Amino acid sequence: MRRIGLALVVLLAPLAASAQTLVAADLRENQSLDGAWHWSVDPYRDGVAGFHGGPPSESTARYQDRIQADEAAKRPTALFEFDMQRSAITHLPGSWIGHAPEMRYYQGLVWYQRTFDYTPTGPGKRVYLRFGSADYAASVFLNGKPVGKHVGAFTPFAFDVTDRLRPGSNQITVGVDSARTDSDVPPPVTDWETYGGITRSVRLVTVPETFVDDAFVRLDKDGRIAVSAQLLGPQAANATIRLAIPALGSALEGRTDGEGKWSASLPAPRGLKRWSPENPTLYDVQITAGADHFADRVGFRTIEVQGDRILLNGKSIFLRGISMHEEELGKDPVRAMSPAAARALFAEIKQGLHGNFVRLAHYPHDEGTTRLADEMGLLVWSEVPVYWRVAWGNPETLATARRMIAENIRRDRNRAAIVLWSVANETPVSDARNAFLRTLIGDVRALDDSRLVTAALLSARKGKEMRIDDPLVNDLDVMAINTYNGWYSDDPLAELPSFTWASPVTKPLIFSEFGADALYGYHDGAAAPHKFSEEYQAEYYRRTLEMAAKVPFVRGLSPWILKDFRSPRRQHPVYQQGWNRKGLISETGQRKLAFGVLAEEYRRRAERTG
Ligand code: GCB
Repeated sequence: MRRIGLALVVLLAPLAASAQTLVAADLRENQSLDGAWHWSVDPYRDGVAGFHGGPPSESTARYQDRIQADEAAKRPTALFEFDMQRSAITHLPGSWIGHAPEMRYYQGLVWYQRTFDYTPTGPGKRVYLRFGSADYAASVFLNGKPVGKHVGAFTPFAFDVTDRLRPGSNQITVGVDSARTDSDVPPPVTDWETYGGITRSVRLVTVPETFVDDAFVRLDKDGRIAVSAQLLGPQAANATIRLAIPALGSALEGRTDGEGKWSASLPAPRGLKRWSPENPTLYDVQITAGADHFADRVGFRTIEVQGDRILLNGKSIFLRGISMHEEELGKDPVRAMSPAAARALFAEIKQGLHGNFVRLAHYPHDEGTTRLADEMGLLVWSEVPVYWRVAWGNPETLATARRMIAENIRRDRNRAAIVLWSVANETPVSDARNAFLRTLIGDVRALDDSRLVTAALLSARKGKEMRIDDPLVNDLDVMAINTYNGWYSDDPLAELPSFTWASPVTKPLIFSEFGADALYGYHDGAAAPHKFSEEYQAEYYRRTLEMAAKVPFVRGLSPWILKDFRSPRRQHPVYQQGWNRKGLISETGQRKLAFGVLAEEYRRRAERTG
């Protein structure tokens, strides 16, 4: 029997706690565990298997209780083949693509480990280990013991580790496996890079024994400020709980029910300044219960649909948007989106393009990014990676998607910027798919009735007649269509404006994608420029925008896409080289000609609507 130094054997170990929501955890007292971590590749998944590759045995399981450093000090004969403490070091958060050149196309299991000092904060506190995200499945161990697992790359998870921490040095080990199967969400093939690793911040978050785990504060449909909160802990039931918005002089007191829940509302004070892209006013909101003081910054606005219009604070609005992947500028992105990197990209949308809207494709982005949208005044479309061909008939796949939606909505439903929850992208119609997506739509409405529900759909075509014949339109508030005539079809660009659109229902439509690849710097002076040239992309934008302007129920646009992004399926040796080139800016931020075309269109639209 071989001895290995990782805290191993996930399968045999009972898991400590299920993940908590910990809303606004980024604003709570915390100790950052970002920075230097050891890492080791484990291509045969030895760390979770028995010696001969089979399931882990009883005797293997016993090794999980040991702590590598202690063990080695006690017994000089101890053998550790995965000697994490002498493994290479990297900086987290970030994908392993950036750890070493040989990791460029690695998909599988990687182990991470670091030690940290912990000073107990006294009795009556609980400490959570919280990950902003890990792509795709993570198994977490503290001081050699399993504390929990999480599946799904883009939402946060937290485990109560109060009883596992010890004063002084502690060791944390995480196995992250990026390999996905057909029953995962998303499935293995997408049109973006899989950034395996711990791609968002890791923190120890301290809360009182009884604390506000979840709080949703918003302006409801009747113009009242509504709050729903969930306390967790021994004193959660029948507890006194208070909401205060000091700048508005608003306060409310009540009691939680037997399950620690509280819902209440109060009239919005006259002085309330509504949040909008032009005036993104945010208020400090406090919820106090026992020893806990929960704080968040919240904007108040309404969003609704009337006929085929979208109303923000009761006024019709056109969404001048663009789509965006979570990938920072630069030749070698590792996904980790710093606030500065997000700010630079948002500034291109707001100031550069005169936009007011961003589609954060195709999965939940960092919570810092949606906070920034609140602060900078950008309306947001937020989505889950139910993308292309999902295993519609598989109940486990549905359970994964439902959990992702719930985690995303709980994390972000205090963000006024978010106006649309999207449940899917480009999913071919079938009975199983319709049933799957209807379940998700029901979940969204149950978790948040203050926003609009959408999904990016495919259209049908007869000649130049475009039809929206997806039965899901009946279930959505806002229809959305991805359309690529003139790029994935041979239609001459000059003909695009004569395409017509028909809708089976009276609802607003967003063109959630349209776009064309262009390599920055490739110019084609021909009268009919070639695909991949900046001129072709610019002309494609001119003609598609002309078409969109003729469709009266089009109430928003989020063309594809702000920045060139990595995609392993895009291998044209000259123009793409592993990048999807539909960006209006290159991967390093240079603006292509089409950028100016869209900016001019949005400038004119903004001027018209004031
Ligand atoms: C789409 C997908 C998007 C792709 C894009 C493209 O329809 O939704 O993920 O990247 O087209 O470039 O083909």
